[in-house]
Amino acid sequence: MENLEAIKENASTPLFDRDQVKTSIAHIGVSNFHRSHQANYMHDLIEKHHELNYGICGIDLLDSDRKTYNVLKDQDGFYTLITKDATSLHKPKIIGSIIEYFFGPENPMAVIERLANPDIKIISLTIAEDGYHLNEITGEFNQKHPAVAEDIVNPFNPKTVFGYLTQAFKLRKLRGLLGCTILSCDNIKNNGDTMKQSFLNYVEKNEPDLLPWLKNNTTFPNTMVDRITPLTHHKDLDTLKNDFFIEDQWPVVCESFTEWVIEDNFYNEKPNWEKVGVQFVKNIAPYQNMKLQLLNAGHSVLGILGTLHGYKTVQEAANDTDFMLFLENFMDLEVAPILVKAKKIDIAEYKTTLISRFKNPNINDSLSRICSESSAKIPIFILSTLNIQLKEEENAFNRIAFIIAAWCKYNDGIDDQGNHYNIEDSISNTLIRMSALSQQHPLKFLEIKSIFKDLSSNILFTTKYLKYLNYIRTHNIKESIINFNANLI
Ligand code: CS2
Repeated sequence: MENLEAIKENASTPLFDRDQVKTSIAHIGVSNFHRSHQANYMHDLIEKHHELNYGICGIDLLDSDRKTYNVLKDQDGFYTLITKDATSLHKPKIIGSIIEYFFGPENPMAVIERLANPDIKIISLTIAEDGYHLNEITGEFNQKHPAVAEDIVNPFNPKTVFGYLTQAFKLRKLRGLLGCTILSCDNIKNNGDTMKQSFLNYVEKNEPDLLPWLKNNTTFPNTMVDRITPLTHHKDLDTLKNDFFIEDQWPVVCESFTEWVIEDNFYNEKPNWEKVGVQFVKNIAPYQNMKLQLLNAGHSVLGILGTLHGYKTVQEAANDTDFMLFLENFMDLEVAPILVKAKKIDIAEYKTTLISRFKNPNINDSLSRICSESSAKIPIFILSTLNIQLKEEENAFNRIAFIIAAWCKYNDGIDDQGNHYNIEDSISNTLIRMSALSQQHPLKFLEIKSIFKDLSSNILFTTKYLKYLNYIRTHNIKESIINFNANLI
């Protein structure tokens, strides 16, 4: 990425001088999603509206992020964003909003110092569902998680975001500095409140003297973030090189749809994000629930059912009319009726757009990405709907029971074409074992308490679940879906 001049013809390159941009956002978790979403909003804000105060300092904390670290270091933080619609590939865009980059495993003290620097007004996060170390059903922070336990013993060489933030805020307090806004951008219900609860819980146990200061000097707005961002394929590197003469070691691919809604609860001044399409709202719940329970849940449904059939991408499953009928009925009959309505939201329109997004033939979003860490996702995306159904005695959860039964079978790791696939999940051993045991004792899978709590003793649910599990185990998934759709099961 050394020579932006040379690629000007084939890509849109930043129209601003990066030396003029100050860094006031530290972002932890420089994932593909961060790079297609927040970093792109910041790029537009700097470029189109000359807000030069809001450059990003990217920070990664995990050893597994070494690749991103090396690429961004080599490319001075620049990377290519490739936007793919159903019918067109946009001109590649070189994003220039990541001004600095720090890598925790290499120099944890440098990260702590950067986070403690008063220039940093916002610390934003994409640390994925499992990075919050929560039991999603009880909602409690898991102090016993091995990474958390390690940070408690070894506070100056932290591994988790909680360990890093604690040290950084201790320095801010000690130096008489101001606090800042902590902005979670993950697909977690009440992501800001959840982050707050986890972090304060961690601090209360491990640095109780910091707690009162922290409560007065931080805010945690809730957010809804949305842009489908698949994993980058080697093919994307080749296309860039062959068709656009751009050599980028790790570009980011995404759809053109993008949405960001943020609760207006900032500790200090905030960027004028509304200029680039961000919505600030008082109550995030209707936006967040709609997105998590329709889009993310829809992804998981296609992911689990599609993988069982042998499909590899979201678009393959979404273009199968039997799978899509099942999904649409799930959305219309089981999710939409229990979503809280809000004036500015049109659920039907959201759903229609969503279906065309899922069908985008160019995006190549792999089902393995969708299904990874399902043990953290399913409680947020799908069991949340079931819990409301059960609480409100609506009992429209036939499809949810079917999906959970299919997820049990999914953990056998073999599709209907006889091909094996990996279960990529931090609790894959438990999932695989309980799924195997459920061959003999069908309720076994539901006994994973960290996911299902006491669902295995809910007769209303288990009656349906057992019926579908038995059917799915003795028929292939396509036939099961067809017969389900036809009311034959
Ligand atoms: C996906 C999300 O991880 C998943 O299961 O549903 O990454 C999804 O693509 C994004 O939330 C879209 O905004």
